[in-house]
Amino acid sequence: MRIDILTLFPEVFASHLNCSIIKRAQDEGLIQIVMTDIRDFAADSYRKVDDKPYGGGPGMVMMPGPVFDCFEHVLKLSQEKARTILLTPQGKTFNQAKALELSAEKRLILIAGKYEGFDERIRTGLDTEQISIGDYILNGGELAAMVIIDATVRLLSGALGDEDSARDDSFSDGLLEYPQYTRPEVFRGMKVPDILLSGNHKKIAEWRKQQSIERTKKNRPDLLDPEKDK
Ligand code: 6GU
Repeated sequence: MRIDILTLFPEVFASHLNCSIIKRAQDEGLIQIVMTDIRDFAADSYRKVDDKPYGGGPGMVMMPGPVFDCFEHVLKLSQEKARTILLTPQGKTFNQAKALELSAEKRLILIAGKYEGFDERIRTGLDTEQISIGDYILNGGELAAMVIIDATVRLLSGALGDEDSARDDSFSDGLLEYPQYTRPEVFRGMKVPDILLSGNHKKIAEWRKQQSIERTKKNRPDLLDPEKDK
């Protein structure tokens, strides 16, 4: 998978993309991440990419010119057809199902903006899908882009060491993950449940499923609501 990121702050991606699973996925050629600085496509010598909103009001708005020019440049960097995502709090909320969907793509283009918003023509004039990562406002789309990359790349087969570990994650079956334990068997008086030491794999699987259901009911009853995706 090729991932192009259009951003005003390429440097904020470095530390995350250069560690752990994402790093290994790049080193092994499973993914290729290419950063392009929107500011390089500013029309003036001040490298201006934002301006005051028409009609007045607070804050600055990202100008369409640099984003369109940057996008058109990036499109030509590869022959591969791309799915383009505009990161915005006004988009559809990202979730595990969307991560799974994106993990099947050959190429993603992520557009991360700063400032108070995008000129509306960026939304309407480019063929993009708008995605948000939750109901709160971030200062820019960079963290959201990283969240999407992280959640998507770990689903690519070969990205995780153990193929089962993505399948067992919270949300992969619409439930939260069951409680996990490792050594020691007793820690500060707190004991590992006997069932996990029993060696009875069928009973263990049933216990885990039950725990997942109970935990989901308690912490995230919304996930069990049959109307939730409507
Ligand atoms: Cl994608 N961008 C910004 N600026 N804030 C957000 C977001 C995106 N998703 C949630 N909050």
